[in-house]
Amino acid sequence: MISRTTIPDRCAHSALIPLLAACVCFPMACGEGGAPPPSSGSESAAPAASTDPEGVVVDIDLDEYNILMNSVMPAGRVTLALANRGFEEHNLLFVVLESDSTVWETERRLSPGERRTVTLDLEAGKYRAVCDFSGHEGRGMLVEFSVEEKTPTGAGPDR
Ligand SMILES: [Cu+2]
Repeated sequence: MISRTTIPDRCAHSALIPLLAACVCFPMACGEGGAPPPSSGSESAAPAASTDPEGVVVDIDLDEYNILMNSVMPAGRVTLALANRGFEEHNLLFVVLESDSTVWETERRLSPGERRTVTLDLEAGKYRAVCDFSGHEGRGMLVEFSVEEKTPTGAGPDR
């Protein structure tokens, strides 16, 4: 008897499906360098429409449960562009780390989706930004940042 040599079936590779499903979508909108003038929206009294050439705009986003902001901001006059991107109300306090004293806080909570612009003066030092509404601080709405003196302008290589 002649035994037939059996040719094994071509082993089909089980489908190699690359996992392309991970669409990495960064929530940060890159490319928007300058903030649009916050003239629209429901603002309370904003009488500071005078000369403010050195106003630095600092974006601070609030959601559940994070405070998204730069870890360094310049000393002096800054304009905080607050935005509640969450679905709960949030507030914000700046606390000096060393003295544990609150130097600024929102006058009222921000509603979901609300934007608000606040101008204030900050001295150099270490601070903590906190949302202390409804236990949010314990859930993560707590971030430390530092305020640093601005380097003098005139970054040109030559005079
Ligand atoms: Cu909060």
